[in-house]
Amino acid sequence: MQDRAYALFEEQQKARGIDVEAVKAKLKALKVETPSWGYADQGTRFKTFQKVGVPRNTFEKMEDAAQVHKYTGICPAVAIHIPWDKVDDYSVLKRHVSDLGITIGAINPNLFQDDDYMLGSVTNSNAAVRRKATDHLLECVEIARTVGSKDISMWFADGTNYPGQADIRKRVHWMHESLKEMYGALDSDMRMLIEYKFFEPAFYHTDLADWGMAFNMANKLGPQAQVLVDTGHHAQGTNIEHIVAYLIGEYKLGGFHFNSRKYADDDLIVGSVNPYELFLIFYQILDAIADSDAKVRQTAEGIAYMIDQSHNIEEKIPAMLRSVMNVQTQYAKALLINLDEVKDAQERQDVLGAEEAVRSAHEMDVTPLLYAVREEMGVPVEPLKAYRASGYGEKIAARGKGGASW
Ligand code: RM4
Ligand code: MN
Ligand code: MN
Repeated sequence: MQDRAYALFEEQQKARGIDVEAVKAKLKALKVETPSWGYADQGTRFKTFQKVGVPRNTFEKMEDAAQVHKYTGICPAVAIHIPWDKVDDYSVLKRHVSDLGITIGAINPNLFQDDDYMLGSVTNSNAAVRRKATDHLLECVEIARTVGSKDISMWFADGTNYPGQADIRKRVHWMHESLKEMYGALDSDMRMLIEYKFFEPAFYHTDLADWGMAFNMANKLGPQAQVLVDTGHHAQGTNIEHIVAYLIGEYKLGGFHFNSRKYADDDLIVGSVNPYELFLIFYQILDAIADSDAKVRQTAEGIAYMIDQSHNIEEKIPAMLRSVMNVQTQYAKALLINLDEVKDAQERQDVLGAEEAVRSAHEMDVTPLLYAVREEMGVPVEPLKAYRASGYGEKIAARGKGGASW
């Protein structure tokens, strides 16, 4: 049955001018980083529900993350947050993850939970607090070096709640000073990925509120600084794929934090609310990978795909598997866009023809393709089902309740 479905799929794609073998190779090369905090207990401002079996420390978070890689084959790296994932000896952590067959991905400095940061971290008017925040950034560069990580992913909660509360221009200047110092500490193959968010926890103004501010900061710092797009950090109706195309065109898109939003930074499972948006993001990236400008191609190929989600009510490992599969599915669909057909329609100024060439790929059933790819990769064709049947969920129940939060 599966073979027949695949044969039909192959025939159908051939007729559409798609090279299925090339599509399969690209699907096998896709890497999606999962976040250590996505395996921990998390909540909203109102409640954190404690779940049975949640990892009690960073080492156990890594064990759970290794399961996601085991069943999907595309999640070999795990992002960590410091100090949520602070350990005494990072080389011990490195050894632990390598024994599990995975690696440490992006390092995320946490500059929002210390009491000192209430009125800002690198933007605080108190120089001693700014110093402390900058030292934390430098410490994260050092951790990256120890664990062999190349990306430092930065999100700042910095902002104000009231008009007049602080000097907005001075704060940007202080942030730049601090990031400049950190930039100077990077190895030549390291990147600084700068995230933005339009509100929360500050509600009046956020120091890096949108892609333009993050872009400007990255430009001022240099080529090793790029922008990170968190899909949850935009106002309603924002055209994220436009931002993606623009930033790639400027060689400044470094990575993604995938999640879904409905109203705000909801951190729901990626692809659960608006899978078409994710598909259109991948369309822009794949279009850039086919660009004649080598720097555009390199930028698009260098994008780090990471998940940044908060699993409050759902089971953690299955939620992560679902998320990774949703990303894989939309990527697979985007790979079925016949880019030449789109370009031809653009040249003819055929508006509906161009839109049809993009949309028709999304309407394809990629299940036979994904089954074939997973089979060739030696992972279960249905990762979630296989995970559930493995008994790992029951095994970790022995950890009990009250695991790590974040
Ligand atoms: C922020 C942002 C950061 C994440 C924190 C926990 O909203 O998305 O990337 O590290 O949440
Ligand atoms: Mn994020
Ligand atoms: Mn967020």
